Amino acid sequence: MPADQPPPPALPVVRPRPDDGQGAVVVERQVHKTEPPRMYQVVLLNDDYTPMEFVVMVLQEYFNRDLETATQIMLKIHHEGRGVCGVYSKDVAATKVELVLAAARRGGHPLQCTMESA
Ligand code: TYC
Repeated sequence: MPADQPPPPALPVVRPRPDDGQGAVVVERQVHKTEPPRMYQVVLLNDDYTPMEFVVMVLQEYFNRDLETATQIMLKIHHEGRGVCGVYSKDVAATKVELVLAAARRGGHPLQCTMESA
């Protein structure tokens, strides 16, 4: 190259990518963030016949409450008409409602238990 000539412009270096044999590369932009699962509260209702001890046992057995907390929740239901036992995913809440109702029927108690969107 003669000394009085400007150097040629630098060209970008483009190397072909090796073919990985897996076919086309798909590039996706995530538009929607995944929502957290909706949660459901399991609610016990008061009645005049179910023994307090049975409700406390239910809260301990099915909602993993210690004796003191179970007693507080039971008394809240007794005085206010209803109370939240716990908050769970839909399937877990539905299962707990069924287990509580089955235990109440076995014991001959009219205890009512429902779930609602939290
Ligand atoms: N009210 C009941 C009683 O006096 C006790 C009770 C508490 C019943 C909570 C249901 O979800 C309940 N024996």
